[in-house]
Amino acid sequence: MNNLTIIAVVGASASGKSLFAQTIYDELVDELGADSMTIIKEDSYYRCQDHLPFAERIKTNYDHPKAFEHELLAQHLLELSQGQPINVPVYSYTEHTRSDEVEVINPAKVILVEGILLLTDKALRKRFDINIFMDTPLDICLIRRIKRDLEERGRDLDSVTNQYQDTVRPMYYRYIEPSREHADIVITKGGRNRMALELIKAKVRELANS
Ligand code: UZR
Ligand code: MG
Repeated sequence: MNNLTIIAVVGASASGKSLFAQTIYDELVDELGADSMTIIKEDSYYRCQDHLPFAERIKTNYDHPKAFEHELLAQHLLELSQGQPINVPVYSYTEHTRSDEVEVINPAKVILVEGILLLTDKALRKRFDINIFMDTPLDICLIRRIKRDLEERGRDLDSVTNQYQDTVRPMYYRYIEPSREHADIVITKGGRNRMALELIKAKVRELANS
């Protein structure tokens, strides 16, 4: 499959990237078919830290580009564009390393890739056809992040607020916000922005049917 389109969805942690990509998928899947679209998360490419004891793993700066195995993601996107299935690693936020499982992802006409630092990597940028930046105010992101990390990622309030001040916020200003210059489209108001969803859905529909 060489006529596949890769769309990157980027923005601060808890800016609505996953919600935006998932909503597009959910609202189009019956019409276009499950084999026409797929979602890949940059989070799945956090580096394997099996070699480190747990006490060391929690010291990693997860908001720095080096925390990700971007070279593997770039390789996987290339393989998908060559029509090959890929084995996506499965990351555990509680163990802070990869699990033993992998998820097989098949090539599809439209690939949505979502994550915080995708646009900081030159090799990755070459693989993307459309770059979308979720420009959600950081205070809104922080509220969402506290809720999510407590409910879904097994954290307590202290660990979330400490991480926020130590890495999430400074790395946003150092790496994520500057990468906005590579965006083709900037989306305000978060992952529920209906006008933005309808416009991107129309584009995905056109690409999937081409
Ligand atoms: P999203 N993260 C962790 O907290 N622990 C891990 O083991 C791996 C990642 C967090 C990471 C980043 N940062 O802000 C966030 N910290 O996951 C990115 N601190 O994921 O885009 O889904 O919010
Ligand atoms: Mg997410």
